[in-house]
Amino acid sequence: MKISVLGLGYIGLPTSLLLADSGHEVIGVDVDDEIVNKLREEDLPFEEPGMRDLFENAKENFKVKDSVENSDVYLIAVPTPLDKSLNIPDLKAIKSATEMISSKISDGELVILESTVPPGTSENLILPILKKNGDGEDFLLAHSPERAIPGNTINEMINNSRIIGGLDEESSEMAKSVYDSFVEGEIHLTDINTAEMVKLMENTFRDINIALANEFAQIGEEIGIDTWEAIELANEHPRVDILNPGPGVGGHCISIDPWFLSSNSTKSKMITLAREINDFMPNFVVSKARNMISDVSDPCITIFGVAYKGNVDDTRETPAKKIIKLAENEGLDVKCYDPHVENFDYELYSLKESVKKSDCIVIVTDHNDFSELNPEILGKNMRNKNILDTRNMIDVEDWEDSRFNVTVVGDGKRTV
Ligand code: SAJ
Repeated sequence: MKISVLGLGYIGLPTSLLLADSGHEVIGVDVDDEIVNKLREEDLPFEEPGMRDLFENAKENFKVKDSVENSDVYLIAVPTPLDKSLNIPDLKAIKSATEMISSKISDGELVILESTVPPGTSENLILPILKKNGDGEDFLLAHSPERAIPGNTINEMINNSRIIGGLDEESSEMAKSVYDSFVEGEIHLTDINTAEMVKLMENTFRDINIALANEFAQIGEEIGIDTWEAIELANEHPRVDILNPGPGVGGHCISIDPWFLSSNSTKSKMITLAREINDFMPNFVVSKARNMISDVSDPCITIFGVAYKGNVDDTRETPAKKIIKLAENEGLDVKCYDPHVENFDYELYSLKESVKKSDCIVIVTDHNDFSELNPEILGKNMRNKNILDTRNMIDVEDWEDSRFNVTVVGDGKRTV
């Protein structure tokens, strides 16, 4: 089949490559010239395990173009950001991608929407645009939300189960035949509105679970217990699975998708409360860091990790940004270090430079590298030896042996 993929980001690019690798003729389209130019030079715009090998295998069937071509299938994988001033989704990119497709599409051709959208978007926004401009009436339309986790995208795209919600049976079946070419997990068919809802429910469930863990962490500190140990013990129960507390929830999905559900509903309470709890965690982290260095004049802290989560180079919605801004507003000097990230809104330093004359390290991201740091060597360059671990990932005894004052978010036995 000839397949046009609109949007070559974290989902569109690996999906294009998997489709091309399985023999389809894939045309990748993106409005971002930097992405297009990089790919034309066979340079990948972001890191993801296995993507380089996949690219090498797929490149013969994968062409990057400036505009959509007549195809059997049009797959939309453009971003659906949140308008933060209103907390409602911004569907501009979906609209313009659909408009591009509508000038090409004919009867019997299929549009697949992979981007996450509020329930009803496929039927109420996409379908009318296709019908208005398209050459015919009998298009096929399906929503198949991406569910792969950044950091393990390719593996999950192949092995996870997949939800496909078609406008009608023919749409579902044709979309299934597309994914059958590389998906090894089970493929579940449903209607289009249910598919949209399923995706949002999954990410909202995770956000609420993390909010609960973050609330437990704060209560644990109040009553003086180690919440990490308590969560581990609670999770021994066969029907309990509490996630980990941390510095807040980042990334383009979990910190955003719950708003897609709550923004057009009058019934959402828990969803917005969980968002509030998770969004407050950076404030909690900064107040703890502040307490650790309350007697220092001209304090300087070092942020370890600006990616939104461990072992990725993605900084979208990272809690690090809010932590840095809040800390700077409180008069702290802030330096950042991240071994995975190349470009960030704030200057990134080398490991050595980042801790020079610093008064406190704040581990924000759970990169594996941070559990292997050498406290003895790092401490030599610091002005004061403090470390605040928001991810419970360092060996506390090891750091204390090197005369660090250690605090772990959620550990009420080591609180400040
Ligand atoms: N986090 C915690 N505690 C935890 C787990 C995560 O604080 O126990 C934080 C992370 O550090 C990060 C944020 O939550 O800042 C989100 O990370 P994540 O690993 O939970 O999820 P994402 O955003 O990388 O990917 C999610 C996944 N959704 C679910 O697991 C239900 C993925 O499968 C989706 O495809 C992806 O959202 C998406 O694109 O929607």
